[in-house]
Amino acid sequence: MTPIREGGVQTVPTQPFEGQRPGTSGLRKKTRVFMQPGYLENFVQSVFDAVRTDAADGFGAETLVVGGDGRYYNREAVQTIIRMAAANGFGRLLVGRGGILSTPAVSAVIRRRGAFGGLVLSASHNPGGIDEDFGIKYNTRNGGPAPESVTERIYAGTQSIERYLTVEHPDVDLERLGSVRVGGTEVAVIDPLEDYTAVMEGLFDFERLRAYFASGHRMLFDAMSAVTGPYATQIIEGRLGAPAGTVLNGTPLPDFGGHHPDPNLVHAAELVSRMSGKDAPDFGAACDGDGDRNLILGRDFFVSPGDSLAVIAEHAKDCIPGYREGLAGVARSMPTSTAVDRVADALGIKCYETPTGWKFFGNLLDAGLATMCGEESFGTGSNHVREKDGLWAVLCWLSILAVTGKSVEEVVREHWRKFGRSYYQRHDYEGLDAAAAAEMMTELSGSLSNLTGQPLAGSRVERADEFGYTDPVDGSTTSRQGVRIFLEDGSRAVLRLSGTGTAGATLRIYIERYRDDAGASDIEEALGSLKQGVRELLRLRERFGTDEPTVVT
Ligand code: G16
Repeated sequence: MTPIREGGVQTVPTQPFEGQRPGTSGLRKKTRVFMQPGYLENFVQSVFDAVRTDAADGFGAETLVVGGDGRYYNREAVQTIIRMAAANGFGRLLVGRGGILSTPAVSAVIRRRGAFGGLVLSASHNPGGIDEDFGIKYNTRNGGPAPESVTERIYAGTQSIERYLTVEHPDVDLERLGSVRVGGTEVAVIDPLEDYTAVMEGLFDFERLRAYFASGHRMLFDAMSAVTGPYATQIIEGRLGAPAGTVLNGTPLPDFGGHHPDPNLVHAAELVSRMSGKDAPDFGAACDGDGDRNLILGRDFFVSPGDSLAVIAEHAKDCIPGYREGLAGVARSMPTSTAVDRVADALGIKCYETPTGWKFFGNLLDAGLATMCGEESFGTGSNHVREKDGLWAVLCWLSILAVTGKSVEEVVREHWRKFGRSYYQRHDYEGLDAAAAAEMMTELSGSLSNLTGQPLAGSRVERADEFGYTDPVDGSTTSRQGVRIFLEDGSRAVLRLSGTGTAGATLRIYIERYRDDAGASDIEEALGSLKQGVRELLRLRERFGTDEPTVVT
């Protein structure tokens, strides 16, 4: 099939690929899947077709932001998008230098520069490389991930697509700041750090944070050879004066140095070991591939994401200038621990419970109902952008440490003394047979009404349901967002299949038990019976040959 050329624009005939439905956060697949001729092009064209009617002057008066986390295939994908965006008639493209923009930075650029939307190239915390993962996500004018109404339109487009548009044009030099023209489109290569750093400066007291480091406090920030390296080096070492060497693995690499850029206790093992022992620094942190997740550590101390959100919400007003007016409300995804709910109660504000996926926070933030939100998957953020933001969370913690003068562990223990503690774990079972996992979930959903009153983990099931959500702002509904099992003793288990994997299925089991014991219990003791009870309920060993999770966070 030969392309048709008209006014410099080529119309290239194509056919649909199966499976281009965006998941929890965009389309994620093996890199080689994306490298098939036409695969990326079909998806990008379907995005443009889905949103064209929302644009002024058929895109001619609109700006599109493009950038990614630097993983393998990032640069090639950026060049493809530049040609396609020009062919589709965008007035202007803003591209991060080197094709680099962290996910929160894309959001910041869209919002500060009044762009129409953005394409983010990332598979987040999944490994990178030709045999690993790649991904693409569309963000809308508010800077946030496209809501389901838009992603479903995109998906419908991918199923019936017959052509995509491109122009013939040599690659744009992504290293050189400034503008060039591609067809009728201005392509501006921008500093990927500028907008984001300005947003951080507007929220945090950089002088106070400089004083923290000047007085001898030490931290380690692990960028995991991913996108936050340049951001952290500029802000933490550059602006805040932390000594050189504070940022580890600060150069983004296409394969993330062969590691999973996933900031948890398993994959950030080097940081975890350097944060142990009496000579360890005061504060440790890490971010993921595209810079939206965070891990917070004290000396020999791990802060769970649910506790981190609760602690930041508790201290925001007193410790961070950007929130000195207080919080309008908070929000958390349904499987996230209920620690922040208790802070919201104490502050007299509302806590919203949403399905998993940052896109569900967008309306709450836009409408001013929530100021901060967070998820158990190491994501925390606020209304400063419409993505979760790893480095922002790190600066929140630095502010809390600087203002309170306490250690990470002291801050968390004080929180537990005041509010009690949600003992919480997530158990992931990766690489399961997808059909068997789907069948298990169907069986479970069908048997929920029989569960009520059954003994489980030394207690009884009080109720069990499938979580559904009605957006309080636009009334849109989402159903089947995970099974919830509540026990009479106040603990709960949540079960759902991940929407971000690229091979097989990943089962996530989230278990939580609240105790008002100042955090004195051993977590294994607190959660042991619940963990075992859920494994037996699901008959994991029988179905999958093992009931041991691959990752526990
Ligand atoms: C994405 C979403 C998050 C979600 C996470 C895990 O994060 O943005 O909202 O919590 O995936 O989703 P799942 O449990 O379906 O795998 P990221 O950092 O991967 O973009």
